[in-house]
Amino acid sequence: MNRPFFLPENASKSQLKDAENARKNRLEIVKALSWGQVSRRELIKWGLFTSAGLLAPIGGLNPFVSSSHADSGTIGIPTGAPPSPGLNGLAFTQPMPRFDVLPRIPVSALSPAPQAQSNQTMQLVDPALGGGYGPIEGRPPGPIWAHQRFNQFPPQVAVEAFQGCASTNTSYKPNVSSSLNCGIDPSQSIPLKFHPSLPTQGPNAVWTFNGCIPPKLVQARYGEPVLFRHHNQLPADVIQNGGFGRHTISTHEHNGHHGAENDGFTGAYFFPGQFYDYHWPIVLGGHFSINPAATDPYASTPDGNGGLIKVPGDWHETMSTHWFHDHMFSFTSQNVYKGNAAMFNIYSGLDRGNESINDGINLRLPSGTTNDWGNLDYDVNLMLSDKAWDQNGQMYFDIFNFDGFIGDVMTVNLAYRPFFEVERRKYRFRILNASVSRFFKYGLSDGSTMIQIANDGNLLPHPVSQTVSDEQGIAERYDWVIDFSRYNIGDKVWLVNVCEHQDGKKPAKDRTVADALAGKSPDPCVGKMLEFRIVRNPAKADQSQVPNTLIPNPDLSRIPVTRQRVFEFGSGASQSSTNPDTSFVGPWGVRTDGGQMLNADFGRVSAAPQFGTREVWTLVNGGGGWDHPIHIHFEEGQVLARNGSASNVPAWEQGRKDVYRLKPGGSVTITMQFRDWGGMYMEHCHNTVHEDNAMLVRWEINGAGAPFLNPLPTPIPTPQGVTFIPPDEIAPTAF
Ligand SMILES: [Cu+2]
Repeated sequence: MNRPFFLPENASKSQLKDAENARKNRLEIVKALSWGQVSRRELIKWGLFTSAGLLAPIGGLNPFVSSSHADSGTIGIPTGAPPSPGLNGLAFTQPMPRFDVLPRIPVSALSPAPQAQSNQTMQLVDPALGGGYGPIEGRPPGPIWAHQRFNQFPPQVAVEAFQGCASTNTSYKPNVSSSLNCGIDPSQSIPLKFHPSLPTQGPNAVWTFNGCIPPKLVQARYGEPVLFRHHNQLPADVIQNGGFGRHTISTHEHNGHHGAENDGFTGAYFFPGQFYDYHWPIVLGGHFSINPAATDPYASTPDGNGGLIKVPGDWHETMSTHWFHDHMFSFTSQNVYKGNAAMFNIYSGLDRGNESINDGINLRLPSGTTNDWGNLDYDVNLMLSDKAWDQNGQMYFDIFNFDGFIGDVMTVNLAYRPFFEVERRKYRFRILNASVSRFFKYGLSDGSTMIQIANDGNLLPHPVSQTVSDEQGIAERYDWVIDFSRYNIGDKVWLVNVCEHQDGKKPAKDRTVADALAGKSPDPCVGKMLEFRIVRNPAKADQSQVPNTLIPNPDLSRIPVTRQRVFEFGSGASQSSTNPDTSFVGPWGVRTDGGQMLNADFGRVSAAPQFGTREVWTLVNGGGGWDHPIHIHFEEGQVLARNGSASNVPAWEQGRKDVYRLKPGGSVTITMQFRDWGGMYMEHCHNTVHEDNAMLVRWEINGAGAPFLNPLPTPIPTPQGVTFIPPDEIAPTAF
């Protein structure tokens, strides 16, 4: 496809009018789909979708548009859409806000108190949700969905947030001084705008944590179990969604090493008016089998007073940069795009967020010195995401192209192309790709090196210096150290995206930094993303380091490989299930161990590794025309080979990972252990449009002990309570 996915600014008036009319027509179908008035199956049956999942190229007739609109142009794919308006002259005129840190509160402040099993106290249910009575907590009831080992890991800290409609932030807590936040005064209220000169987003255009921006950050440390209480305050009426987004949510702590009841299972979603208690014990992998007496000082956590508390588990499994986001079945892309995405920094003895403590364990990465742990002064979370908006400047999403959704507006921390003031010293940037379908690849405008220290949640065995990053797929996190001491005060340098898209299938082309800066790409998100302004010398000398050894990989060589499995990710999938509650149809699917290429059904068990074993999984891209960033929940994997060869694995993928870009026509072979926790987990494409349509499989850990049945019953949530059904299907090679 060579046509641009967004029409250029100089498109003819009639082109723009046709495109806008087509967008309006399509919006009617988007609404009907998002409200559940019509199913995708019906749209295919009516010929509105082709078998490939694209909107059929038919003009005029649209069952959702009244006859008065029948002359409003043709529906053509690919039409492109008009460019998002109002951006001229706004690049690098607003400061980039640091993340808004969610307060850590005493567990005793939660009312009602958290409990091991779901709290099934009844309350009135909104008539828009069917009325009657339903439980206050949306977590499925009973022992299987009880927090595993809740008494062994009682929560020590609580974080409470709600999912809500766009509103103004009046309690911004960046947890850094204003001078390290571009001078932003946190006492000033922050309206929900992508730039001060752009329109305020309507309540149902954006749905975020606590209904506001900047995006939220949670900070926690190993050995300190967190209870994250998530309230759903979205509109009870499913129609009140601004045209996209679903008011049911399930919150995935990506890539938490937690029990499945806390993993945000795609079928364990909860409704407006309910909360869900997520118990994040924050333990090292191997907690129950390696270093059980907690004697190894490398397996440790800050004690709050300059010292360490040793914890059980394998210190080689220490994790750092996570994020959490919605995982609602078949609505993840819309909900994450709409604002359901936050970051989560985990601190440890090794990576404690204090650069001055010199105890032989602390890696002393750029962070700060004020607090014992978790200093954010020079440790900066960055969330990259592309957005689009309609002619009124309200956020816009088009679910019709099942190849993926690509926006034309580049945002960093939900701010349109901002600037960020830095001191002449080293900084750590934890960069999350929070897009729906867009990959990034970036470097500094002057060609200077950046040092990659982490990939996904994990510090690398060794840092890697690069002038341009690898492609960073959706949901991947890359942590970098950039040393600004080489610049002079008054200098500017830009973070430049060079990864060009023409559609949501895969990157079309990687430009050079020079070409991206010269504006040679038609993709409006290629070029400068973020401007660094070097503004002063640090008041205190930079004490941070980037050691040559960070975190070596866990040694799995003595653990036998119990099973090998092959998952092929491709298009042209079919649906074997007829269960409308658990299954979905779309072009995308997964073929397990040579079986059929199947659409997602969260009632189908596709793999069931034995608790305590190690397996080797090969993830295969079934086609050359697209890429898939595949995410496997719960366990960190080590990449053994790309396209069958270990020599194809670049240095920055030689640590642990949780998202694996397959590359067009490629394959990735990984190894993982299954331990510590049980229950049902998932594996899926993190191009969330692919995931939703319907490239996702459920796997579960077999034999994790009571109360785990194998296979597990499937939860079926309703506002009046969650029921369970037996699995729809067990793949022949699952057990
Ligand atoms: Cu994909």
